[in-house]
Amino acid sequence: MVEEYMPPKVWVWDSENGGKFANINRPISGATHEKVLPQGKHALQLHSLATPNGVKVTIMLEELLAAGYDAEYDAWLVDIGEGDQFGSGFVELNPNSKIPAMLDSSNGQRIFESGSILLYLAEKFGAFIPDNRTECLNWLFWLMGSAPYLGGGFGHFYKYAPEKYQYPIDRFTMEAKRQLDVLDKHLADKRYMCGGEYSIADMAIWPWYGAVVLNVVYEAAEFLDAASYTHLVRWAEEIEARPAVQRGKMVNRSWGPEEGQLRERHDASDFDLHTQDKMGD
Ligand SMILES: N[C@@H](CCC(=O)N[C@@H](CS)C(=O)NCC(=O)O)C(=O)O
Repeated sequence: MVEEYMPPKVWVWDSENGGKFANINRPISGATHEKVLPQGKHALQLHSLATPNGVKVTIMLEELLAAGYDAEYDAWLVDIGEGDQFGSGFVELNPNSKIPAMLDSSNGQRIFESGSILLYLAEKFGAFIPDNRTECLNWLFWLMGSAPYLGGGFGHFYKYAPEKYQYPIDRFTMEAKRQLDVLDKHLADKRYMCGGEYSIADMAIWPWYGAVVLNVVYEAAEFLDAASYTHLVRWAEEIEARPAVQRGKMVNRSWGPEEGQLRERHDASDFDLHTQDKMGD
């Protein structure tokens, strides 16, 4: 029996009690230190990390390049475990201190929130947004509203919380499975989220729900009976096989096999020349 918790009249921050992310989670916003962001040679300057939210954007950039658009970009690594997101330059780019954030130095526009970055790029290049734009935005916004239940809710309590508590795991598993079922039913008669055309909706949803059913995040595929969502698994595998997706997953990645880590990307040749296994010490 867990001892009952009675909330105090006014909540007081206990910095020791934040679980796995205690060192980066704070109840206040803003910069903790001065740090100017680096600036590369391309118009698009991405500051990110290869988490599901970060990978959405690097997949889009690599897809744009693969499709022949002039979307060359510099991708700088933001080490959120070290608090880089609280540097003054990063906070100027994103006052919410979360990756991904981007600067389009061709017009000085800052862009934060992964969904906003996907839409900005789709509009800038006129690509990966189908004729039925509203249906595409339905699913893009669906993802932005739903993924926090999967990641911050289910993933946090199933994988990261310091102890396994049944109540939040049951609650968020119910919601995660409901969301998987929404996607599975939708994909039963469609190749991609918006029909026959691959779009920013697929690029947004895949790094979360594709990764869960392919057992890449949370090691929860069996627990969630992911194999039973057959249409979703078929869609996830098809997207996984795209070369641009394979490249997008490597950018700003700082963990896992060294040949899969391209911590910074400034040129297409970096995938051959500058993965971590080739960087030496
Ligand atoms: N809604 C935001 C979420 C971004 C987000 O949660 N980023 C995480 C990594 S996946 C982060 O930067 N966390 C650092 C922190 O919380 O301090 C988006 O989609 O861009």
